[in-house]
Amino acid sequence: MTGIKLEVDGAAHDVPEGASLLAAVRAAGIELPALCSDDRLSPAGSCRTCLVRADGQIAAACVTPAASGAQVETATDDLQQLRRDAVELIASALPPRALAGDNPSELAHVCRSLGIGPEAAQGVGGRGGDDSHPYVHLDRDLCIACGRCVRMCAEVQGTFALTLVGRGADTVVAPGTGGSWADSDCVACGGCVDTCPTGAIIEPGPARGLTSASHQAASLTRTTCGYCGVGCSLEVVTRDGEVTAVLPARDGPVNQGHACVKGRFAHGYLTSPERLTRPLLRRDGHLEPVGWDEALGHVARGLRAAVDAGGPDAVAAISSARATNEENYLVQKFMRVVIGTNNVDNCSRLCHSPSAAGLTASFGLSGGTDSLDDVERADCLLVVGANPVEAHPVVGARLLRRVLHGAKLVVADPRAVGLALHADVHLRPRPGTNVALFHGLAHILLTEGLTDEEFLRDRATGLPELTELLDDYPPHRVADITGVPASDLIAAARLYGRARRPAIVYGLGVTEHLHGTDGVRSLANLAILRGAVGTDRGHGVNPLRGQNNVQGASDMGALPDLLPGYGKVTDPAARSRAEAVWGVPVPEHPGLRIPDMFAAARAGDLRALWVIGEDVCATDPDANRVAQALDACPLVVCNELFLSETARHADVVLPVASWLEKDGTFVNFDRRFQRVRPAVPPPAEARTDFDVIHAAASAMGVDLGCPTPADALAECGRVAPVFAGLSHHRLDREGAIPWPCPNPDRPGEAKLYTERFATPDGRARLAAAPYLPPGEQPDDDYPLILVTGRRWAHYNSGSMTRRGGNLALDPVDFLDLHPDDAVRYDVQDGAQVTVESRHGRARLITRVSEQTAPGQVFCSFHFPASGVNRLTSDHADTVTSCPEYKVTAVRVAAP
Ligand SMILES: Nc1nc2c(c(=O)[nH]1)N[C@H]1C(S)=C(S)[C@@H](COP(=O)(O)OP(=O)(O)OC[C@H]3O[C@@H](n4cnc5c(=O)[nH]c(N)nc54)[C@H](O)[C@@H]3O)O[C@H]1N2
Ligand SMILES: Nc1nc2c(c(=O)[nH]1)N[C@H]1C(S)=C(S)[C@@H](COP(=O)(O)OP(=O)(O)OC[C@H]3O[C@@H](n4cnc5c(=O)[nH]c(N)nc54)[C@H](O)[C@@H]3O)O[C@H]1N2
Ligand SMILES: [Mo]
Repeated sequence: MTGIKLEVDGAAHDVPEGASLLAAVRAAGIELPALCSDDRLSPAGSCRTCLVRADGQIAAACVTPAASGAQVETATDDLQQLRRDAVELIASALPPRALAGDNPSELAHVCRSLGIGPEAAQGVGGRGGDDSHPYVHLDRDLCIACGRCVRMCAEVQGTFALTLVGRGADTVVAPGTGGSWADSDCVACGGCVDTCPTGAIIEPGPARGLTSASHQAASLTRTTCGYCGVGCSLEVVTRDGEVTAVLPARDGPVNQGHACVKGRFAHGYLTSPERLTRPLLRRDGHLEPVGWDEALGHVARGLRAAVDAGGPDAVAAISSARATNEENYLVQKFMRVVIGTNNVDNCSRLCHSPSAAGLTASFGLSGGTDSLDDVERADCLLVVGANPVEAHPVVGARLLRRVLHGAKLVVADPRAVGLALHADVHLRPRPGTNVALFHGLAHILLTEGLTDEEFLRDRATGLPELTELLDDYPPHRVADITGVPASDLIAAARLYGRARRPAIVYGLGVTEHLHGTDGVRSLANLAILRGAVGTDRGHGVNPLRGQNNVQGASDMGALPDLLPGYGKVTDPAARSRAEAVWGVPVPEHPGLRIPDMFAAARAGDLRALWVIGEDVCATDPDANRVAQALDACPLVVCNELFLSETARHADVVLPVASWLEKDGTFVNFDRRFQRVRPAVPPPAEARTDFDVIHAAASAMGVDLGCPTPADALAECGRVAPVFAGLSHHRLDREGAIPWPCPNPDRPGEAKLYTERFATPDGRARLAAAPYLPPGEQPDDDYPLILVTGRRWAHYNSGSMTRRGGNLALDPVDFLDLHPDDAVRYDVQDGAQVTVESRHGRARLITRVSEQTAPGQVFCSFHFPASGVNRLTSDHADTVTSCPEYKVTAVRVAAP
């Protein structure tokens, strides 16, 4: 990078091209007040507090570009006086509390450093406030109209919820909708709270006034968010063993000083009175508190009895994508070493198992192909069946920012939500018709000569078969199948086909289907046809993986057919690597997948099931049948934070620690390992899943080795060469490291396949799978198609987000219904309805909106009591058994 050389107060300095004078002055170690400036934002130059002299002229440093050869003065008496006057003038309009003794705000700090005393604040106040929102309170008297909150909301979050209103000295921030904060478009990312320099916008309660710039004095733990797979770096502020605030880390590699309503605010669950604090054991039909020894003794005896009665395969475990890598490693080791079965799976089965299978088949490895940083450089984004604005908000915000700066955007989603509202082309396929849609796009790439012939010749296979198949997918036929107009198909294919560096990002709208793996593979075809994967001519195919550690749970081998690092259990070489480390034979036939576990339990073949951090009775499909399976299984053990629907069906419930209470690592959606560190201890007798698995093994007379999480990751690296270069020690030093990372002295690979694909012949494989219809179609009895998915304020089963302020932000599971259907089925907005499918019924509150197309309805599954997963069917991806959560035929009835 070419730098700029200039002088600050007589000393020479280099700054990067494009830097401001403020950045140059700060790089020289000089602090200037800069009340309207935040390095996450574009400069405003409105507060005039960062005044310097550049080549003889007084200038606001934040808006003045650093120029080569400039002579910058900051320290002369007149400049100091000017800055002091500017700050004093701002402070004078505020009431005295703005500068009171221990006020942690940036303004109070600046005033103290300039020798401006509290008496400078002489405003009378009386402008009132807004405390309608659970997490964001506004004190208008402290607003200096610097606009940082407005810019944060627009530039970083992309929500545009805030504006400045009033004139002159009365200018103040307000929600753009004009009403209360609670009724505004605010999605509570916390950005405004974090940037506000005066405390006008604060998080109420003990976090009052804390921001990522002002918290330094407090006790801090750096960790990785335990909600979704984005992997935001967070700084947890604690006092007296309790979490006071969770702040975005300014240098977080993925979040870059941003966060969302979950990571930032949804930690109230930690101290919920409903938190489990003692083991529970079922006696005479009731769960009763017992000591750990008794609970673990019962588990050990029950597991042994199950093995005695039905052999090792009569036992199964569902491991948790919420838990750490080290815990997942230990769970699968427990099953393989202590029990002797491959019956272990994780919620990737319900989520992105088609990604793992599809991407492996197309490219060779199971993760996304490129890093988010690369994806962000794309000039055309194809976002398919993903709603990152709600489900991965920090990624959604980064992608939106890219689009607002000019990247083209094609969204394929039946619903008009999130990024679709900003798309150049919004394709709205009928749910379950993706394969036809992708073939339609591929057909146009081929017929319009928008493919990369050299790449197809040298680095791919399968073109003749695909070309032949694509004859059947001309735009008009694809339009018939998908409902997407042919002109939109052509426009989308041209945007993707003509872009210089296109990227594909996708979600569950691709995977959670009867033909989810075919969907992933036919989507990957587009990148292969364009040569936009493994090259510098594009940024690949990237699943927005869901849970904080779903990538890691699978990486660690919590899967019935794969060992840590994706060695197949059927492959003698992979088994012998594991056997060399574990010292026991590894069973060679694949174990049961989650749905097969339930079927085996109902058939009486599964005699013990250990469910670790998945609320299968709420979140697995066809929930009535899941409950039957648990009731039929002689021993059900459940590690949980709360008495979940599943825990209620268990024989033993073990209280465990959550992400803010434990040590280890997570792998985020773009394959980065990051550290997780305990900020607070688990409550009362709760223990980490790591300790619980160890203790259960001990109760069965086995020492699992690897006594600490750091040891477990090190051991995993010996079983799985792709992780051999990783260690806690290295992660502590370097932060985020992507896998593959076979070597401790080399960085991991953020972008895959730059030289060859990881398939046996090193080539990417085009797939020629025909479109097949979804498992359910609407008919006279069930005329509507139900799509299920996520809302921004809650997380999956809602066990954590329903226990805190997020409940006020989104109090129920709503059913979105098009206005035409509301008329046709005679339901009012806000009415309670019963929704019925062939499998069960749920009760929801209707919300009439044009977000869904006529004939389609949408709801979330965040409130187990509403019973949404009693509706969903047991249809599942034909390759991976991932449930078809996105297509269920339903009808609405009166309550
Ligand atoms: N707030 C919040 N964030 C979350 C979660 C949460 O529960 N709440 N859960 C986390 C988890 S586990 C996951 S896996 C991720 C999921 O993140 P996403 O995959 O983004 O989530 P969904 O809302 O389930 O589905 C995405 C979109 O697929 C669309 N869709 C449905 N059917 C089709 C189809 O046939 N074709 C196409 N093209 N699109 C379709 C839906 O309309 C929906 O907008 O989110 C993670 N983040
Ligand atoms: N209808 C419908 N259903 C769906 C989906 C859909 O789109 N539509 N999506 C599916 C998808 S993608 C997923 S990933 C699943 C998610 O489904 P689940 O995995 O069941 O959902 P979560 O609420 O994330 O977490 C499960 C439980 O783990 C507990 N927990 C949290 N942290 C820990 C921990 O560290 N250790 C232990 N032992 N427990 C912990 C929580 O209290 C919670 O009860 O839902 C699926 N269900
Ligand atoms: Mo998921």
